[in-house]
Order: sequence, then C-alpha cells, then structure tokens
Amino acid sequence: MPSTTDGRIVSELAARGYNADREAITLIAGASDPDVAIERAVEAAPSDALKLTGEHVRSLLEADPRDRDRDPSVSTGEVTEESTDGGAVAPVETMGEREPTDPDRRWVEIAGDVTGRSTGTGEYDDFVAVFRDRYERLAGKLRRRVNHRPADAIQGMSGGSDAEMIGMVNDVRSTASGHWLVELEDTTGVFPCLVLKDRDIAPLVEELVYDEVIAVRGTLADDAGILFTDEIFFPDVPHTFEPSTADRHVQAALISDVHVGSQEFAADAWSRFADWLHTAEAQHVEYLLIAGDMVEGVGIYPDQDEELSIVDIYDQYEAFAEYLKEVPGDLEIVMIPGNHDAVRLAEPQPGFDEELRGIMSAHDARITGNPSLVTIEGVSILMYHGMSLDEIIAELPEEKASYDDPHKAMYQLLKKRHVAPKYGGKLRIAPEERDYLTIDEVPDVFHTGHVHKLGFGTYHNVVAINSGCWQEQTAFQRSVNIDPDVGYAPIVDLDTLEVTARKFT
Ligand code: D5M
Ligand code: FE
Ligand code: ZN
Repeated sequence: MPSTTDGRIVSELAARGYNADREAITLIAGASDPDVAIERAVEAAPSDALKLTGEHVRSLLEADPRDRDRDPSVSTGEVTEESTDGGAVAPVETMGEREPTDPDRRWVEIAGDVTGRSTGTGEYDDFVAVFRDRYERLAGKLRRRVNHRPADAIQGMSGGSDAEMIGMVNDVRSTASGHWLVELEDTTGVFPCLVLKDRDIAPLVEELVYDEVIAVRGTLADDAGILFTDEIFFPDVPHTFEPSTADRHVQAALISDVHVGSQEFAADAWSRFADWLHTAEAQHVEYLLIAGDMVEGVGIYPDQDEELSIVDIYDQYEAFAEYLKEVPGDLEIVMIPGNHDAVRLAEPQPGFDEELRGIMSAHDARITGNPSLVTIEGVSILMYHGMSLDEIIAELPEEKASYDDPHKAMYQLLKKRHVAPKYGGKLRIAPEERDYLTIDEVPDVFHTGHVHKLGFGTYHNVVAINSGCWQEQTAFQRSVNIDPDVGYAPIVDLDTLEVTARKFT
C-alpha cells in the first residue's frame, strides 16, 4: 500500500541530509507508514552516515511488529452506524451455546506501554525533555509538508518574505478587530502568526488547543514582525491511510467504564452482556478490550462516597474480578486503567500493580498502560481511557466535539496526533523522557471511553469508537446534564472493521 512514492522518499531523505540505496527506499516505501519509517531511519542512522542502506532500514523494520507481520493486501472496512437497539439480544436458550475457541489462532502484541518504564522524577528537566520529544515527534510529521524555518531565523528575515514554521501553540488571542493571533513556539523562540477573520482557514483556529504542534505558511508583514498566515497544517492522519484487517472472521468487544463499586453500576446489563457472550451469536467474539474505569474508586470526585456500594478499593477490584468471571473463560482480555482506577492519575498511566493483577487474575488478562497500542491479529488498536476528551469537548465548538458525538472529539485527537494535546489544564501529564501520548503510528482502530457516551465513525479510514459505560447516571452527571449511554458493547469485526453496537439494557 505504498502511499509514498519512491521519489518523494528520496527527496524527504535528501531534505534531511541523507542519500539512500535502492533497497532502503523500497523497504521504506513498503513500510506500514512510510513517513514514520523515514523518521525512524533518519533518527537511528549512525551519526557519521550519509547514505542509508537496505541493511540499516531492514533492521529497523524488523524491530517493528507492524511491519513484520503486515499483510500487504489490506482491505478497507466500512463502519455501519447501526445500533441494534433492543430486540437484537436473543435469550441464551434459543441461540445455542458458544463453542470453545482455539487459543492458538489468537495473537496480541502491545506497544507504547509506559508500565515499568517510567523515568519521570518531576524535575524541571523532565518537562523540557517531554516537550522537546513531543515537538520532535510531531514536527517530523509536518516537515514533509513545510520547509520549516526556526523562529529565530524568521525573526531575521526581511519584510514581505514567504515563511513556513512548525511550532507548538503557545497562545491564541483574538485581536480588537476580531482577527486571530496565534503564537507559535519552537526550540529557538516564539513567532506571532496572524489569521485574518474572513480567511477560509479562520475556523481552524477554533480547533487549536495550547501545546499542540502545527505548521503555518504565510508572508511576513512589511516590518517582518508578524506572519500573515495563508495555510495551517496539522500532523494529521494521511488521507491515503489504509487500515489493516485480520485474516479470519474474528471479533472484539470494546467496552470501558464498568465502575464496579458504584451504587449506579448496572449489574443486570453486565450480566446480560456476559450471558450473550456465551451464546452462539457471540461465537466470533474472542477478544474483550476494557479501556479503563474498571471500578468506581474512592475519593475521585467530591461527595463520591455517598454513591459507593463498596467503600474499600480492594473490595471493589475483588467484586470486579467476580463480574469478569461471568464472561467466557476463553476470551482474550486486554485492560488499561482510567481515572477511577488505583494507579497514578497522571498520564501516561502505568498498568495495574502486582497486587491488583493478583486480584484480577481470572482469564489471565493482559494488563497494560493508558495509553497502549494493542495489535490483535494484525489490527492495531490504540486504547486510551479518554480523560482529554472532556477538555477537547469544553474548548472546541459544539459541531467539532460534543458529548453527543464523542467520536468527533476523537477525530480531533487523531488530527493532532496526540491523545492529550493540551498540557497544564485539568488533565495531569507526567513528564517522561519520551512522550508516550503522541500518536506516532496511525492506529487502525482508536478506542476510548471516559465520557460515558457511545459514538463511533471513521476519520481518514481510522475507526474511532468511544464505548459507553456500565454505570447509570450519577448525581454529578445529572447536575451537568450528562445522559450516559449505559450497557452498550460496540463489537468490531476485525476482518472488515465493521462496527455493530449491541445494547444490553
Ligand atoms: O467520567 C464520566 C464523565 O463525567 C466524564 O465526562 C467526566 C464527567 N464527570 C463525572 N463526575 C465529574 C465531576 N465530579 N467533575 C467533573 N467531571 C465529572 P468518569 O471518569 O467516569 O467520572
Ligand atoms: Fe468512567
Ligand atoms: Zn473516566
């Protein structure tokens, strides 16, 4: 599926000061994401090398499971936005029983997990490092579209020159006359960019959040003190992106926000879901992905204790483990934590510790960090709990991100290629040596939860799914008019990437 022509790869490499032999170019063109492969090849090139060789690129690609196992003949799945409200769930006895499945046919790989790798000490240097890493990773995706001039170089250019810059959004203000002033920062300084209110790109300014990385192209004012912006670029998912699919008919159920321990936990809906998984209709559901908030937790929000049915956090996990035992024992389970779980709140969140793993040991579930890139039979699924969705929804215009269409808020994260673009808001981000929150590789499926609303759709062929929840409306949600979607399980066909939402209430 090479979306990048060989010629473009050659010029991309040349722009970074490298030549490459024929084999290196062919290998890069055939990589799952040639642009990522270019970046990685350059990054890992020996510092004195001027020419990248096939051998060099091959060793890099071999280290990447997506390139090792990728089937070049992928098909593109359509998402059917159909929800089988009511009716679709037949009682167990009329459906027949699920047959045991063959564990040998299943395979799961996990990448981008911070668990056990956290290096952050909370020192100032860590913040500098994680911002630098974020900038480098995202700028790498924009360099192929603009010819970046550092802020300090633009400061020295003469009035009227054309200029292009990649920067982190440092500030967005509206001027007295209603235009936008976007201040971009790179490692050398900041530069102000003016977006006139009647330009076609003006609505894009409303999508910006602080600290995301974008690129601009424009012309310097006569006094060279400001850039009149003509174009804005986001790191984004290439339009040509083609997702991978599984080689056989197999399905995954994507859920989140179980909230065991809350008085509002929907135990009946959960049991109907678990029962359905035992029926022949669910025969092909071999994977269960849970994107955080297994339990209600304690002390998460003010007055939360008034709505707890289980007050001890370990008892909550014990109860959750019992509910998990209701699903078929041959399901392959992958779990990440959320903000109600007993792991550090700051993202990236490591997976559950040994004690909690011991409690949730049934099914031998795979426990990984938030976020993680989970590849199931060749289909990569970016699992992220979704805490940043609240912020995206609060800051962007209704039509671009809302609780009613949570998948549209997910599209924004894909476009920004970062699961938590804004730093320093309500969301806590732990500084690490590398930024685990950038979306380096385009996932085939993006799975989040947190906002307790069901929504799914496709963005540049990536299937975005926000699973609903298993907790009825809480007092807080009532007070802010959040009407949760309770008891839904979106089911993804891994061979076609079609989604069907099933309802169990
Ligand atoms: O989050 C469920 C949703 O409700 C999510 O959009 C946050 C929001 N929420 C719930 N309780 C609160 C309080 N007390 N303050 C702010 N936002 C809240 P969950 O992670 O399941 O609680
Ligand atoms: Fe939740
Ligand atoms: Zn949550």
